Amino acid sequence: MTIVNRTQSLEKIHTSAPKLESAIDRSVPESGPAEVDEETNYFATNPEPPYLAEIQQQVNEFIAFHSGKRRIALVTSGGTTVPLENNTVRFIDNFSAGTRGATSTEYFIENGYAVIFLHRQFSLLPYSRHYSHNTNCFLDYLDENESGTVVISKEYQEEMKVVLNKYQKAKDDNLMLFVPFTTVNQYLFTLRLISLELKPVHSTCLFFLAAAVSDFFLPTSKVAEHKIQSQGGGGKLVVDLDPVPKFLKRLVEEWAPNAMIVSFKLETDEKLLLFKARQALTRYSHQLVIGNLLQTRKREVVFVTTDDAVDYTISEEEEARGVEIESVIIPKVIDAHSTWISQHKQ
Ligand code: 9Z3
Repeated sequence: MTIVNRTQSLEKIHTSAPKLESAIDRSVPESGPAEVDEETNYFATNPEPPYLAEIQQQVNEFIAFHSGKRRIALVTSGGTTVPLENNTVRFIDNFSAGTRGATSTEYFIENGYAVIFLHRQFSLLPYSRHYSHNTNCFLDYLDENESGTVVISKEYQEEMKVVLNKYQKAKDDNLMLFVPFTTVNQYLFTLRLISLELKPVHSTCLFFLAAAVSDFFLPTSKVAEHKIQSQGGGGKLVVDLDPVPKFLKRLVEEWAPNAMIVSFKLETDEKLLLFKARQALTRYSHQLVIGNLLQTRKREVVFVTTDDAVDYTISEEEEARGVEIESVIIPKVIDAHSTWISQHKQ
């Protein structure tokens, strides 16, 4: 069977470019009827990304390819943006380099999963993350040998071979589908689409929601068409954002009620973390919330379930040696997933 390189084809989608026909469709109602809940209203009043049908097809093929053979994980990764202008010069961003999602994806694949990687375009990707976005320029990995050929420098050869082999195996076995987003609107529409497409395999698939999703957004009807000028408004820019609807509730209750769902809770105040993680679990009634603090996220997380809160940590010294906390937590998540699957078998 020929395996199409889906990774590349989907990366051709430009989620960060404004649409050519940049005018906003003012016929879209500002808000729906009062009796419609805010999630339904959101999808009715904000525009669907134009490339969604293409994603739908790729996702369908990927699911059909793996269905019945292995478990599928939907991993979300990176931060969403909230554009302030339709022809976007300014936007509000959510912090996330994409390390958690990209690293976790590698461990899921190593443990037999196929992964739909819904990620912020240009954030870290599985495998290439080892060589992108760090202080080295990629040219620092290269050298010229005696015959004038450009090669990988000796000091990186061994490590790069290991990563390359894993990457090629994942690609050859068609184990990753990369789906990009930039804005929170693109994220929400694409998350809903993928969740619904996964329906036939919900009982064995895992949602691993590591993306940093904005809590606030600017409804389409309020987004300025062109670059906001500094002369108006007495030189001030006052931004009035609406709350993003509680999409996790929708996901758990309607889009994927039969799947295991793991969400992350990010805080910066240690005193709030457990409370907020427990609150999310109670509010949405899904299976697991992984709490982390921005400052220590690479060394400490807490798994919060209805009856437990378990810390997983690696030491600073382990981190310095290159140990990744995902190597500890992903096997635990997979164990929990196995238990969950066996308990939900009809
Ligand atoms: C996380 O908490 C992730 O672990 C991080 C990973 C974003 C901290 P990096 O990509 O960072 O490795 O640099 N993700 C979830 C963040 C989030 O927005 N959660 C929402 C919330 O806290 C719920 S979906 O309310």
